[in-house]
Amino acid sequence: MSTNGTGNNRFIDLPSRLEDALIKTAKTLPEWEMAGTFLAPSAIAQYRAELASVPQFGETVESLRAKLRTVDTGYTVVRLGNIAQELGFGEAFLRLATAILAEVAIPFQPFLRWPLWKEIGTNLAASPGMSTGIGYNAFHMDLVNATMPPDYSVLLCVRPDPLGAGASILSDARAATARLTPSSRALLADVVYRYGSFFELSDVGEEYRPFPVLDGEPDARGFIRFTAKMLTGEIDLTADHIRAAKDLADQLIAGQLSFILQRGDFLIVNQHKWLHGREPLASGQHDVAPEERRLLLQLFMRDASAV
Ligand SMILES: O=C(O)CCC(=O)C(=O)O
Ligand SMILES: [Fe+2]
Repeated sequence: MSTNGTGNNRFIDLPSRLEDALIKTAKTLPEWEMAGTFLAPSAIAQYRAELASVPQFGETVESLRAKLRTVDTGYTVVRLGNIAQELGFGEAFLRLATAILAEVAIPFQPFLRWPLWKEIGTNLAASPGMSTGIGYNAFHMDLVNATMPPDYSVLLCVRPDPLGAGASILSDARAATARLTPSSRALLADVVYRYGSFFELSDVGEEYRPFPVLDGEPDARGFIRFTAKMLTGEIDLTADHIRAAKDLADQLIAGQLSFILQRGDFLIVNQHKWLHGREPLASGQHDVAPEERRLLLQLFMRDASAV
């Protein structure tokens, strides 16, 4: 295993022998079964057994787990571009990606109306700041208004923006919070914030409305329950609560990292620690054929210890 040499070790490139073995194994992986909205324990066991014999796979998974579980790291990008080059993004590739992820936590499907891997395409008619829009997708956690948001959010890049923009942005929400004044932190602990709708969801607890941004829970369990999207449009908050939330939004930007996901990269974010978003896509999307525009697949995971 090696890193991409950009000064951090959050990008996981697989050795080519491991890639070759995974390509072979992917072609034999069976279809996965679900148990309710979770990947079935039998499917997890079956995938684990198939991957157990792949040389070097165990070390890669160990390193992946270590990067994601500790609260000071908490995100990673696994680079499966060479594997996608061989397999495309059909069933074999998705089974392999699901099998790798199942070693970290349990893939599940909180949105009852979407499949386990949910498409995030590029929709020129969507509101620019929303997930399928072409604008700036501000710092947020997914399912922010649920009492039990997914522990991990995964974004697999099928096609980057062919015009070269749409970088992913990430920020360490606990570090950002630590830079706030005590008075801003106190305001963010008030149960007054609201965002979004809540319907056709499963296994993410109840609707949380209003919610506190800071829940006072230990880092591994609690969330920085924040979305900068709640600061646009009509806001039903006191000026002080708005200011505290804007201070946090500013600190998230001050500490942000960004990189463009390449074809076959998947980004795994531990939502207890990191918030994510996306820079705007390049202008000129109207001139790009719809089937060539940026396309991601999203998947959510629950820590096995929480089930
Ligand atoms: O487009 C992206 O890179 C991020 C999308 C996202 O965060 C979301 O849909 O929740
Ligand atoms: Fe998101």
